[in-house]
Amino acid sequence: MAPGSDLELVRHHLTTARNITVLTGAGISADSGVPTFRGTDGLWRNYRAEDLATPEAFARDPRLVWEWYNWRRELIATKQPNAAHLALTELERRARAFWLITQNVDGLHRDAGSRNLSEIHGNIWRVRCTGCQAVQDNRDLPIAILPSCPHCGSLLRPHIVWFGESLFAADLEQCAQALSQCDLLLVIGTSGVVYPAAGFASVAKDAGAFVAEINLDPTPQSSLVDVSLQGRAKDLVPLLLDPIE
Ligand code: BV8
Ligand code: ZN
Repeated sequence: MAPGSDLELVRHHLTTARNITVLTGAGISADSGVPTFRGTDGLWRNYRAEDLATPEAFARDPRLVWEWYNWRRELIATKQPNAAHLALTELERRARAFWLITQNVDGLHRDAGSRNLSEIHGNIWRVRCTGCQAVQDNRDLPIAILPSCPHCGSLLRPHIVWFGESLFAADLEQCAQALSQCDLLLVIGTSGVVYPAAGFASVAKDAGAFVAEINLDPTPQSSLVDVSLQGRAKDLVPLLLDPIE
């Protein structure tokens, strides 16, 4: 089908859907200048997330891991939500029922005003104590390398889900509900390789939802979804909301 009709088809589902769920990945923040994980600019200052975003790496060399996160915090602090983030906030306002699941830890959906939101891999602006487990916001730039807990003095870690760590139970609950109840799932800017998020499109599909993907390139989910729109999120997501002239 010509791209135009694919876009019309997704817009049609957007207007008729009773319950909309959206899943986003690093691609939606790429248009804000936040490097992705696996794209051409994907390597974070020649470190791979899989090597540093793990509990083993933090146990082995907490200083290196904190330096990497501090570098990302300082980079992300200079970035703003883009038109795709803002369009999803508008969609949340318009929809009868709406939930946004993001894999991104950059906090840009929250900055854009999204409220019905699960940050399933955590948030780079929050830290968690390795001792008393207290979680708190921390926007220090730079953050003290090897920051310690104000309550118990133990080492603080990023409040982020690392590879090999389970997602927070409350988030998994929320995702299961949002995926089983939606009649439309939009999958935006994710390479679909990191689980469990990579399995979410098929969960929604099995529950009877219409699933549309927005990505620069085809992904492992492309064969599974109903429509695959190829292009930049900042261009395509706002188009989904425009009233038809
Ligand atoms: C779990 C926080 C149960 C870090 C992240 C072996 C041992 C242990 C575990 C596993 C294993 N094998 C598999 C696993 C499970 C593992 C996993 O899936 N690994 C992968 C690598 C195979 N998953 C886990 O460990 C998860 N936990 O399963 O718990 C368990 C427990 C113990 C043992 C086993 C299982 C936890 C996963 C969470 C990891 N944390 N982030 C940090 O960020 O600091 S994941 C990290 O990757 C980011 O959150 C990121 O969002 C996420 C996914 O990447 P994407 O968002 O998709 O980004 P990517 O760069 O890949 O793609 C960007 C896409 O956008 C591309 O498609 C591109 O084309 C597109 N794009 C680019 N520009 C644009 C665009 N699209 C539109 N517009 C544009 N402008
Ligand atoms: Zn503590």
